Amino acid sequence: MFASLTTRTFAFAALCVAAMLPLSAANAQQATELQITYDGAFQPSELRAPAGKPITVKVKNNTAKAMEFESKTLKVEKVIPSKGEAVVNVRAQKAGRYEFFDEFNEKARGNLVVE
Ligand SMILES: [Cu+2]
Repeated sequence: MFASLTTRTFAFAALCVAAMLPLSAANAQQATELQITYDGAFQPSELRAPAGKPITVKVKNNTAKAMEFESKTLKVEKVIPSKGEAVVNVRAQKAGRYEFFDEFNEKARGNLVVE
């Protein structure tokens, strides 16, 4: 009973958020969505995204160890558990080449090319 009440409350709250979204989302920029997998190296090791738009990078860690997706120039870092997946949000960037790496294995490196 508690569970169903919680579910309904949540559904109602979600509905309210959804109803409010179009107003704010109309002005918000659509993020560029990228995907990358990690198996000790990044695949692909080079990502591309347009300048001036937020970027979301979905990182899938296929290894048996946790990794940390990090970029000093993009100002992001996120620990991703073994066999786990996470979305890393990157602010809109100017054109350039931004390096990222696995902080737990710094030999594993890649680049995000913003153009
Ligand atoms: Cu770090």
